[in-house]
Amino acid sequence: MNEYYKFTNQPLPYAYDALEPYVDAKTMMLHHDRHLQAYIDNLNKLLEKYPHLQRMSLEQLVTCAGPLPPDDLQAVHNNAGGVYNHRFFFSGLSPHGGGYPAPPLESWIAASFGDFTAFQKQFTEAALAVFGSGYVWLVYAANRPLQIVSTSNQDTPLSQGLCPILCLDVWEHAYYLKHYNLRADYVADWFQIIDWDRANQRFWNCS
Ligand code: MN3
Repeated sequence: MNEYYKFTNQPLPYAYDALEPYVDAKTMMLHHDRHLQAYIDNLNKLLEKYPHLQRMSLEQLVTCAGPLPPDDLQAVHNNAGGVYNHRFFFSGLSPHGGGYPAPPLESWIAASFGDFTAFQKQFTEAALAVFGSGYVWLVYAANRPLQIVSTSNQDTPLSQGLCPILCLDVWEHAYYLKHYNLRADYVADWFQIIDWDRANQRFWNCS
């Protein structure tokens, strides 16, 4: 993944229609080629005038503390977050996904939430409770059970010192064309395409 300025939009690791019928091709195309592209273009444009930020990685930009004028600092967080969150979301999906996690994530989920069904229920409730635009995450923090957290707009769990494992985009653009206002149906469909192998890799990298 290109992690430094000048950022480019990497192709999806699967065809636009590969996640049908759970995510439709038109939504995937607009989401990746328009929404994510806009965050990349805006971030590059913003960084043009700040050479010192051009040497920072995407993860560093997401948590960057400045010094910058407050409006530009917020714009860096919004756009770097938009790139980071979308890349994390898209790369966490697979046409061969769904089902259940393998160990060690399986046992960590069971230990943290009771069992997989309880985890799924709690994650879905968190997704339905996001007011406005945002994301729901499964995250790891050292020496703690796994947690489900929500972030608003393009905030990331990185700024809270949390290490993300799973990410669900619940902005309306992620599902409205297919699911209309039925976010619960979208969340149920998302569970069918979670790449649990990738989630396990991410968990290894966190711990
Ligand atoms: Mn989105």
